[in-house]
Amino acid sequence: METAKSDQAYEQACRYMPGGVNSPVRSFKSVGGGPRFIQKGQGARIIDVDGNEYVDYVGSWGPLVLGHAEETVVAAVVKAAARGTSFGAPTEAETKLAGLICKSFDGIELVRLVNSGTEAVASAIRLARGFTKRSKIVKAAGCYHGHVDQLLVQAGSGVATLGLAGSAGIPEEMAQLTVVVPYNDSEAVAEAFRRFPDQIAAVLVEPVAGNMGVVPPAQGYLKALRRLCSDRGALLVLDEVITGFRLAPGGAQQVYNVSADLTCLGKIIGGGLPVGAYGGRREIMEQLAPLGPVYQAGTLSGNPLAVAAGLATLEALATPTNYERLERLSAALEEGLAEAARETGVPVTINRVGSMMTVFFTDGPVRNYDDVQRCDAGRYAVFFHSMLERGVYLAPSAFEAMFVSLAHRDADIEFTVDQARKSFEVVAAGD
Ligand code: KE4
Repeated sequence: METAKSDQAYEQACRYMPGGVNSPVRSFKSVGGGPRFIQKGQGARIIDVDGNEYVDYVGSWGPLVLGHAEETVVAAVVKAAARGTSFGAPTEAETKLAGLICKSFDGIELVRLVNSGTEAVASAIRLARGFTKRSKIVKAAGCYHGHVDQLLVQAGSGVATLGLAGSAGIPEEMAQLTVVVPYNDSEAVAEAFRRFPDQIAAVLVEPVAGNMGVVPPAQGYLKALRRLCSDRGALLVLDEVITGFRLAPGGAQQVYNVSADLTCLGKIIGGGLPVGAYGGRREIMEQLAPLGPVYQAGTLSGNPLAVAAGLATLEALATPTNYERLERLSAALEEGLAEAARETGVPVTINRVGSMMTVFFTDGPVRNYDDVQRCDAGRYAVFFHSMLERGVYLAPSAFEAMFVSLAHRDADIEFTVDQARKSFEVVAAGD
């Protein structure tokens, strides 16, 4: 596969940007080689600067549930841009998007729009501390909630991808405000409440982990966290930046029938443009300025272009048949990949929830971050490059998800499974 133009673009990018990228997980550091520079996307496909075409399962890390350059989204952004890109004043479109979010999540009576998932989580934590007047936050190892200072401890996504324990630049005093527990272990959370009585402001988890690879919640896990938080006066904060509107209109909370005190959203609600959001019941959200003492602000929060892309995405996604279609395509992909691995004798565990899944190179279950770290990231790297060479674009990290979109067709799934069978053979031959 020709990559001369990407290679040249990467060299140029490295002259001006650390690692040549604006987000670490985009670098191919953990899988080797240099990133492909993308010139365009259309539907389920992206095309790089050398003209190579790929079936895309990154989907900009989750936002593009409709696929690339979906015509109603593009038209909405163009129309909004023609009326002005930003006013720093309220617009009715923001009210429409906020209303759609509130109608979709039972636990959200009021919502604040921000510019990223990181900003949503950082703001939700501040609000939880302001509301409870407590300081500690419980997080799960392997979960990633954006580059929020005190949450970059045993985090997933790029932190795990690069093999970092956390991040430099975070004062010890701040890290001590975070209590890290294993994912899927509610007893460890109960123990945290025993160790720190009346000090825990919030328990924060991804309701379906997507940043250590996909790890579903164990039976009863989320309801146990709900009970613990209610009993101990802490807030349950569910980070649905990936799962919100992906798994269902009401996200993982609808799927698992649990209600958060605060919900963080992002990705899909911006349709590929910068939007994050956090919301909850009125008594909590009314602690936010300008009504209350918890401050949070943003020049471009609720930006007309991003809101237009988000609204067009959510409106196009809203029909129930879309979720049925995502489920059918994703189940076919999971079964095809599993069959291909079995045929080639390569032990894999595939974790899937809806249209997000991960192929782990291991022969055991993957239930938490310890299990993930026992998986063979080297084999993933071989698989990744073989799939890339064959025109299938996966996350350049063993600690991420594959995302299926409504733009994927049955033929794309069949093509992907065929390339996977050959790539599993490459993995097996490499041993
Ligand atoms: P952003 O600030 O990147 O918009 O959102 C942070 C975030 C918060 N919560 C969850 C559950 C997330 O998955 C994310 C961001 N996800 C990563 C990849 N899984 C974004 C990719 C990147 O860092 O470039």
